Amino acid sequence: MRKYRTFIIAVAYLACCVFITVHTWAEKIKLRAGHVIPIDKKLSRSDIKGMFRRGERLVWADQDANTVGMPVGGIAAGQLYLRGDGTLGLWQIFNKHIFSGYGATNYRTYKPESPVDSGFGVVVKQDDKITVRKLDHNFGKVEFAGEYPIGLVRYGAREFPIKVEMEAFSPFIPLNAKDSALPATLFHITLENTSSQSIQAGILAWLENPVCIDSAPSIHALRRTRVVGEKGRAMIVHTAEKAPPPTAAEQPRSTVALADFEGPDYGDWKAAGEAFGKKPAGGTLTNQNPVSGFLGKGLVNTFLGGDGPHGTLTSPPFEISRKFINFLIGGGSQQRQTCINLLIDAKVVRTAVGKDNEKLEWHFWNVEEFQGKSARIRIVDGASGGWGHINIDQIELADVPQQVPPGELEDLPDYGSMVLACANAPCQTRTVLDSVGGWAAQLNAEDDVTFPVSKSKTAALATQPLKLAPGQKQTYTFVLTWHFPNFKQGHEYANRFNSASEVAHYVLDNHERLAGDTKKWHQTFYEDSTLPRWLLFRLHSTVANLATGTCQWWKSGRFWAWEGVGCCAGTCTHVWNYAHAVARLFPELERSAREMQDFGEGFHEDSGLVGFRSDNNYAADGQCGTVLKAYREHLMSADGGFLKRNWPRIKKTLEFSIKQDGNDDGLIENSQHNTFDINFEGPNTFVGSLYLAALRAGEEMAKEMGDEEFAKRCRKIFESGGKLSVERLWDGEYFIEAVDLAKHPKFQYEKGCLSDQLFGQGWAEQLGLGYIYPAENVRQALQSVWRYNWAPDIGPYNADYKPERWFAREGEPGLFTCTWPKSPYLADGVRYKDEVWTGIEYQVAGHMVWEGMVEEAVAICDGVQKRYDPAKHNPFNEIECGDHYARAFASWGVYTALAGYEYHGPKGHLGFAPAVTPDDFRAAFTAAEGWGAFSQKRKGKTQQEMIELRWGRLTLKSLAYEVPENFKPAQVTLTMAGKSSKCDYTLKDRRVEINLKDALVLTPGQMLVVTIQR
Ligand SMILES: [Ca+2]
Ligand SMILES: [Ca+2]
Ligand SMILES: [Ca+2]
Repeated sequence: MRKYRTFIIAVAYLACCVFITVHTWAEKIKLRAGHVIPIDKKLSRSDIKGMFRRGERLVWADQDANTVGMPVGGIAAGQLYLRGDGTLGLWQIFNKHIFSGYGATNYRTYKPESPVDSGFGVVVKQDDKITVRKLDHNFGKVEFAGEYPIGLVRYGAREFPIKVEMEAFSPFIPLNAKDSALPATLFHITLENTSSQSIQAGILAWLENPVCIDSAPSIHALRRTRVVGEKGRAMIVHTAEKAPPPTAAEQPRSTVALADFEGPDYGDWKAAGEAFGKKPAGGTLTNQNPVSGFLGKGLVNTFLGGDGPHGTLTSPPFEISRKFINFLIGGGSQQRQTCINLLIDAKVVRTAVGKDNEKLEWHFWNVEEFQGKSARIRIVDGASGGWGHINIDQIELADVPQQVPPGELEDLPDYGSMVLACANAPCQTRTVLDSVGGWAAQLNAEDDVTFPVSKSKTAALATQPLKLAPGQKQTYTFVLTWHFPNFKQGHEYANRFNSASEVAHYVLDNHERLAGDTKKWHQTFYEDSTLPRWLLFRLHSTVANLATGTCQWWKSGRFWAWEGVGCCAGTCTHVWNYAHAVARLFPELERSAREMQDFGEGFHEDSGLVGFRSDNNYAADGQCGTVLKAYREHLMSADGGFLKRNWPRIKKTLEFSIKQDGNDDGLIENSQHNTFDINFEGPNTFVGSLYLAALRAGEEMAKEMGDEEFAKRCRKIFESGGKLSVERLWDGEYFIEAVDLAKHPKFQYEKGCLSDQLFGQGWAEQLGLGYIYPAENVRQALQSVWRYNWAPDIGPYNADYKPERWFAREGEPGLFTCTWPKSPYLADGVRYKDEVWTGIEYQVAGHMVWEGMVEEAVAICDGVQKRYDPAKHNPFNEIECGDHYARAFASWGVYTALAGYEYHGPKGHLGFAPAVTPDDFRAAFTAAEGWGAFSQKRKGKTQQEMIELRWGRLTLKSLAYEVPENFKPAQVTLTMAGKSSKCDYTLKDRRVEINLKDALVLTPGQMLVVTIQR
């Protein structure tokens, strides 16, 4: 519960005063000349008013929605995008996670690709003529209005008699992780006849068979596509199976060698750039690990002069005269950077990369479809970092593939099944396709076809055209499902389903409940809330990261994550320090990460070290954060089981940090590795505040466990640390780092203003642990972060100080990681200092809300929203090192702060103190076993609190609310199910606390009303 907080809401004149204060204050401070970030942010009254307006659902039309890629698959079931025009994109559901880059190039404007042919179209039958209009950007006017988890696209065209609305989503039900982790996407397509005549209309749906999508060029197998009717449903079922062995008649022709690289030079191959030199390598090059597996004495090896150089080596044109091209390959694994490509008409039709291994191994391309064509081979080295080279030898044309066997078909990562099902029975699809003609006639509607994996085929389903009277609507339900179980650690979903067909039937059998609960959540979170709609969009958009390659839910039940898609493994403790969304929405997933990783595989029993990537390495911030997360997971539990099971290890984890402190004075002063990928070398409040908050959490948990002695020890160290931090680190405006730069010249922030300097204090607010530093220092430090580090336009500052990576561009607002407003800029200072990370922005914004800096907090969120405008950047993909970066889950900390949410599941305690519009506030909340809507109304002498449960159950034993100043309650009444009773309460610092005599258990539809009267 925030204390002494002033309610500065969207009242323009008040806001004006705030910024005038800023202005006068600024005049007193002498700023460093190069600090070009304005103290006065020049936010106008109408800017602020606009940010706080409730507003409507956001809608982007046509090109403005070009970058949209909204994840619409289940949690940890891969990554499938709904694009701005309602078509599907990306399709990373085949157990391959593609890293978009470290950060130099991934903040770019692009439309997500779509490697799999699929779609929907409206079938219209008029005067016996059948036409199809595809649901894509060519329809006419197309609007994207999706709000995670529900995608929504509307289609209309003046000359077309049908208006279409399509919802696309995977079931998403907070606290029900399993039903939210289905490898499935539901589509509700509603047709509306907008003409003045009756029209016969239906839907055509199609889907390519993508099974073995990555392996196809290098395996001998068949794809099988069936169109079946099961349980009254029409289904396209895609699978793959073994190909029969070649028959005797197919005698292989002799092999043709294209290149063996045994000559004194490259012959008629053309080398460009530096990486290839003038002749083939004779084996291992200087400073290279031993190269093996090549034939003869020569090979292509681009480690010439190390990984640095780039270049290409291109063959003369040759005719593809056999079914396969075989070659030996080793070296780097970077797509498009360390690769060998097959070019036909200058287009790359096949590509292969190494496996970050110096040993060359056989690889082949199936090129049967290109036989007789002229082609070239180009070997590419466009990489400079680690494994920035490629090794190639012995390229040959053959009728028999040479290769290290990829394994049995059934074991390949992209082997499995995929289904597109319609809730309705099948109709005469072939008739529809033939009547439409053109592209539609090429689609496949046969009952059962098999074909080589090297070929692609798209199957279709049509619904029976139905008569729609003018103004009449008709909704069709489809579900797309997939089942690709061959992931190294397995998929949780594969414990429950054996095929995509089973998933499809489960989703349709439970359609009403799965879709109903998902919509109920959407309704509760977006529609029924009083918070600004755009802000709700922003804060919930990051939750989509759960349904991307970033997150995995293993067969063992363990939740595991990259930092961003495909990079930086191990549910990194210090990145996940920022993430609140998963813990509040699906606490069982975070509990599994604590129990199976932090206090499981990554825990060192002897020392209490929590390896920060489940390894042997120490991160000071991650270690402290683990204790805080453990406490949060306890608070989000229904009972004390989690704490009881894990307490011995939680305690040891904290004791490890206390050991780093060394003398129990509450300051950690040794070398502190942390999320900036460097070490801080002196006491600081970034790690320090996390340490103090962890001590407070430790104290609370120790008390609950009856370990009074440890509770006292934590308290003592905590109190000392808070006091010493102010004495040693307070510079009058904010907290600095006490470091000897002569001894540690690199990567420190010293007198700088670090945005994360109160990270632990923000955590303490989230967990109801109170102040760890004096409230006035906290507030002033947060003000300084706003004044010195938030730029309405990052351009001028970044023009002088180029960031290592760009996550914001000139003209866009953002909060810098660290600045030096009053002391010389440290060019060698903390790493990433000139960058803008959304995770830090949300962390800071959430904390600001708790401290009453609501406008500043909302302005920071508005900055993120402006950067991730879908005309420029996918609003569902906040990047850092890789796509869908986990730190962005911090947005949920802003959400809980806005509601002033406090919760202790095992104690049955729930409280609220809305930070905006406290006179009329409503928002969704989650608890350990249920969720619903909270609302508060103030009128005259009455303040009314309503808790309406909408899903699950909610056990309540105590409640807490905030009342206005000078509001002295005379009576508190509790009403449930028509029965009212007076109850006892306490009032302290505007906080009303109510203890219930008997625990209440709310079930869906039940409402608890608390009336506080003065
Ligand atoms: Ca050779
Ligand atoms: Ca290179
Ligand atoms: Ca110490």
